[in-house]
Amino acid sequence: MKQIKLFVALVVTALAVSVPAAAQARDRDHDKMPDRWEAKHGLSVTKKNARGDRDRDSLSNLGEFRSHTDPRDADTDDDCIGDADEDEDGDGVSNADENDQGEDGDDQGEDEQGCDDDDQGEDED
Ligand SMILES: [Ca+2]
Ligand SMILES: [Ca+2]
Ligand SMILES: [Ca+2]
Ligand SMILES: [Ca+2]
Repeated sequence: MKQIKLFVALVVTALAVSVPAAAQARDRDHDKMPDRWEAKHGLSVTKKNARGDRDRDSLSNLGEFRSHTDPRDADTDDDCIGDADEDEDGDGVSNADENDQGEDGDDQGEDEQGCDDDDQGEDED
């Protein structure tokens, strides 16, 4: 009887130990962006860079993570709408506003992809 109890206790202990905490996303620099995501997008996993903005689309790195966009691509889906202006969850609030940072000093609206912001209104008869 004693042995069975001991055995059960051992099994329970073994199970408890073997459940990996590693299943959780690691975030070594605690900037709220998981290591995997940072590494994938070439961001430092040891430096807090949640407020960085590599692609200068005025959406912070953390904002890009939350919006599921590429922090190195100002227009991840190439639809001529910058990541900051996209509305990922369709609630009428743009990604930039959802993440509400407004840290960016200069906002130069350059169009590197040849996107025309305004419709030229070309007439065709
Ligand atoms: Ca991180
Ligand atoms: Ca980081
Ligand atoms: Ca960005
Ligand atoms: Ca876009």
